[in-house]
Amino acid sequence: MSHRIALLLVVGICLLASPRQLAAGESSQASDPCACPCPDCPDNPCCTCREPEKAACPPKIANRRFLEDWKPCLCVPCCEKDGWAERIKAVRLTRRHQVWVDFGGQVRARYESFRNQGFGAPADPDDDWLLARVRAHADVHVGDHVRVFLEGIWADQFDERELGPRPIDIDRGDLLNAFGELKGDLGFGATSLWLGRRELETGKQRLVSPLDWGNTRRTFEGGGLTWKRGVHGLDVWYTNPVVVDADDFNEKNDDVVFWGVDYANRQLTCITWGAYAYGLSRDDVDEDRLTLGLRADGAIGGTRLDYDVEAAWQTGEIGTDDISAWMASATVSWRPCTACGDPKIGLGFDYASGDDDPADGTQGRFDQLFPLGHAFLGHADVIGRSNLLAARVEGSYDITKSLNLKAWFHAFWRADTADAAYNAAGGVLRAAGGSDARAIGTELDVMLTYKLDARWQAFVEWAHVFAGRFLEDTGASEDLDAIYLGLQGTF
Ligand SMILES: [Ca+2]
Ligand SMILES: [Ca+2]
Ligand SMILES: [Ca+2]
Repeated sequence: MSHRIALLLVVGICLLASPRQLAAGESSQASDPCACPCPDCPDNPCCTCREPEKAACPPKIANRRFLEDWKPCLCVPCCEKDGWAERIKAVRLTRRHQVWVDFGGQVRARYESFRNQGFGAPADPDDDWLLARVRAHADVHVGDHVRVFLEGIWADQFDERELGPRPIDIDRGDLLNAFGELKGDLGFGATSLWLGRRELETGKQRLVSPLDWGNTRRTFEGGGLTWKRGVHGLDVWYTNPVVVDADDFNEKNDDVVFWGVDYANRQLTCITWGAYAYGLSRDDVDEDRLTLGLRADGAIGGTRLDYDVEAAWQTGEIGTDDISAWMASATVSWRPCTACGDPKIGLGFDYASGDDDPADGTQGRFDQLFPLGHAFLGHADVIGRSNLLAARVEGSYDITKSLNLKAWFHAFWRADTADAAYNAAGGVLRAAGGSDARAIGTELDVMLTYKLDARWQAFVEWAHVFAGRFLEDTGASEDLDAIYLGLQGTF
């Protein structure tokens, strides 16, 4: 039950601690802490540097909320903050800003309706359900060097899924992030050490992602180090993945170790590139897998073209087999006119090796690790990054300032006909044998997103998968449809 108590604490603090209450001990603000001009400005050491700091407030909302830097907002008088959602940020707990806290959260609901989930297999009925979740966090800073970040989640499913909830659907109260951090600049760059439960994310989330599409998200437990100096950034971690338990406290899986060293070079113009080594060990299948990769993205100078490329090679051992597998991915997109609806047309390509012979002592199938598969391989979430050759055309257009239309057309083939087709969760979609066909299918996704304001957005999407020859040869092969309706508010 200790997790429930911890979660209640997080949520309770978020709900109860208004800026007014937290500042109540400060007599000059007791009457109205938000009176304009800010009454404590003469004593406020930040006043002299207010303008530049104001420019950095508020920061952009991040996928991993602990990356947001709200410190510049300490210097913005609360009377200038836009409503309660900004007043729960950078809340001073002591007069001289030694101790301060941010609160934040997210509410999200998504209706999902599937037809022919298993391509029409009798055991896989048409079905629909509603996913809902609430996240709440508190980010406590003590001086510039100590920090504690706590984030809780409640995620549930209604009008249940007839085949039972997926592992990413339900988590009725748990901690997504709960870590302590020591940070400082020892003369060679901003360095931080963290210990606890923390979400991981690298690059474009092809291999390491908090999986925001999943209702429960994904997190890890362990420790790590981050370092930043100029354009250089380094992220190092040694963790165990946390396994979602719908009704009990999530525990880390001690049989799986995931470590990483990820370097990113963020130039201001044209190019961001990175290099990484990730290690994955699984006791249950006697596996030690090392993934070495390179990635780059940016704009092609003098053109209206953007690019994004990544390639990775895997080596190691699984059981008695040696591992030798690889992936490559590339996207080029063209933005002809930013002033006229910012249309964008892109071409994408993905390759992930398969195993050409189960008995040759070498495992050639690429393991997609902990990805955000939803972003690259179709929004019906049928396909994963193993034994795959995929191509796509994508387009985006801002119909109005608030309304965006996106569409994707994907084609999926097996990279190797001796290996299975794999699903978004990394499991077998359809086993090998019975067909030499490569074509798994094609998919059309069309999505409309509407921004209600800076915090709220809604979307509606239809995804249709046309079953290909490999599915026709090996079993059920009706076309699959998915419809999503989503609403999300982030604070
Ligand atoms: Ca249902
Ligand atoms: Ca749980
Ligand atoms: Ca093999």
